[in-house]
Amino acid sequence: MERDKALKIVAEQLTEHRYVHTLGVMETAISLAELYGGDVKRAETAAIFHDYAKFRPKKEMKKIIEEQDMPKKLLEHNSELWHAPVGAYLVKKEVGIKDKEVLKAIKYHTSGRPDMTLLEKIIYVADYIEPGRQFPGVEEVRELAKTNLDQALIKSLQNTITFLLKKNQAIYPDTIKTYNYLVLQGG
Ligand code: DGI
Ligand code: FE
Ligand code: FE
Ligand code: FE
Repeated sequence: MERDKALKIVAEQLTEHRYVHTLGVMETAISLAELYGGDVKRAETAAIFHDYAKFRPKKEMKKIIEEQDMPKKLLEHNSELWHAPVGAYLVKKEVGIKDKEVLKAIKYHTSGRPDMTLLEKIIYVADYIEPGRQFPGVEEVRELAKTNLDQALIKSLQNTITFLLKKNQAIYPDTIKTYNYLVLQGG
């Protein structure tokens, strides 16, 4: 899909702040795709739509998770995790995006998963380091992303897990599995 058309579609789903974040993820994902030999067009499309479902009512997301082929254990965890798989589902249904690679990058952008594709890693990392982000430790991940995408991914997962632990939040198993997979693989 043409960039301007995609941006117009997603703008209707997002707040101004989240739209600016989306533009940052798009630019960052394109740069990472160029740097690591990824598919630049797919990176652009996945980035534009990655937070498509971010502002859907919880009730609507819950119903979709219950009715579609999605892990039911998501419902036990923080609802912040829901917009990723629900987003992939809605982007296919409502926008007509059929590219499986793009849909998976949207689906796994919050938790990650073991053995992520290059495009999935690009979207995960771009979401974490886009210029609008100000998490503690984000600058270190930005530096790592210039030379080693896996190291950037490990560090952003580590930071996310540490942040959740400090807030006494549960960690979704896939987040831990992704982290373990990358570290055991030799990072
Ligand atoms: O949608 P964004 O804010 O751009 O970023 P995101 O989709 O990567 O993450 C959304 C939120 O999900 C973020 O506040 C951290 C949270 N999160 C990520 N992994 C986990 C998690 N929350 C819990 N409880 N468990 C996780 O494993
Ligand atoms: Fe998100
Ligand atoms: Fe993220
Ligand atoms: Fe995001």
